[in-house]
Amino acid sequence: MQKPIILSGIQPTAKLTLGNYLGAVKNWVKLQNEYLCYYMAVDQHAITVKQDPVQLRQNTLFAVATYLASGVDPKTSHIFVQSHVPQHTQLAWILNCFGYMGELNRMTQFKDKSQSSGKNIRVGLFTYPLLMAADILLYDTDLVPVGDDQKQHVELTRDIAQRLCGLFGDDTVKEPKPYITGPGARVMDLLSPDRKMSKSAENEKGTIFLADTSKQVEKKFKQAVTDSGTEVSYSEDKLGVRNLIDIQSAITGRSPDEIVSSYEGKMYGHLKVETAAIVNEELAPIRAETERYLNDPGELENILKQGAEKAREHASKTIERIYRKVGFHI
Ligand code: ATP
Ligand code: LTN
Repeated sequence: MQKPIILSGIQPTAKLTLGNYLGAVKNWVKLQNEYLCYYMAVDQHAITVKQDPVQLRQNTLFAVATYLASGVDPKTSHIFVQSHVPQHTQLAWILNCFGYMGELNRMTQFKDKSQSSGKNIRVGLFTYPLLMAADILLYDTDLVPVGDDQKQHVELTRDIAQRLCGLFGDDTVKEPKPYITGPGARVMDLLSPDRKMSKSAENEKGTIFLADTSKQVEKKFKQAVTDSGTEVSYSEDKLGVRNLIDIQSAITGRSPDEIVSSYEGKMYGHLKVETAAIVNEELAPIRAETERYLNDPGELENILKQGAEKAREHASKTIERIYRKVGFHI
C-alpha cells in the first residue's frame, strides 16, 4: 500500500528562523515515517520579493542543509529545489487561468507584503498562491504541514482543486488538507509579539535565526518584550510571555499549564533565561550539523539531484494528466 503524501516548502528569502523550524521543519521530521514526503526549498517563490542572486543560492543550500540537519532523512523523504522541477511553473500557468482575481485579493499575506513593496508591486507576489497551489497539486498531496499563516493558501488550493475536479472530473487533482498543530504553529516576534516571527522582519533583534550563536540567542531572549507585571501566566493579554511559554512547549512537549506552574514564585527574567537555554540546547546540534552539510557541497548536490529526479517522476505524470484534461495536444 502506498503511504499518503505530504508536501511542504520554505522560501529561501533569508536564513531560516526558529518560527520556520517550530512551525514547519520539526513537524516534517515527525511525519516522515508515516507519509511519503516531498520537502522543497521554494526558490521560485523567493523571487516574488527582491533577492540578491548570490545570497539566494546560498540561502537555498542553507535551507536544504537545515532540513537534513534537523533530521529529515533523504533515504525516505524527497528533498529538492523547486526550480529543478519545471512542472511547478507549467502547472502554475494553468492555475493562473483557473484562479480568480477576487480570491487572490483576499489573501492576507499579499496585503501585508504588498504594503512594504512600495509603488512597484510584482505581479508574482499577487499570483504566488497559485504557484503554491501548483506545488501541492503536482504531487497528489494529502497533507500540507505548515505554520498557521499559510492556512489561507492551503484553503485556496482546496477551492481550486474542487473547481478543476468539477470541470474535468474527480480524477483531475487531489484535494489536500492543511496540517497545522501545536504551540509552534505561530511563533511571534520577540520584540513585537503581536506579529509573527519572520525571516524578513525589519528589526532582526526580534527574530531568532537558526544560524545565531548561543550568545546571540541569549541576548535576544533577554531583550524580549514581556508585558507589564512580573508573574508568569498564559493569557491572551500577555502576548510576550505567552510566546516564550509556547516556544518552550513546542520544544519540550510540556503543556503551557505545566510550564506556568514550574514558574510559581519566579519572575519574567527566569523565564527568558530558561527559554534561551532550552532553545540553545535544541538548536546547537542542528547548527553544527548544518555547517557540516554546507562544508560538503558534493553530498548536498547528490541529495538534491536524487530528490529532483523523484519529484520530476511524480510531477511529470500529473502534468501530463492535467494537460490532457484541459485539452492540450500531447
Ligand atoms: P518571509 O519573511 O520571507 O515571508 P517567513 O519566515 O514568514 O518568510 P516562509 O518561508 O513564508 O517563512 O514560511 C515557511 C514555513 O514556515 C511555513 O510553513 C510557515 O507557515 C512557517 N512559519 C514561518 N514563520 C513562522 C512562525 N513565526 N511561526 C510558525 N511557523 C512559521
Ligand atoms: N508559501 C509558503 C511556502 C510554500 C509552501 C508550498 C508551503 C511554497 N509552496 C507548498 C507548503 C506547500 C510560505 O511559507 N510562504
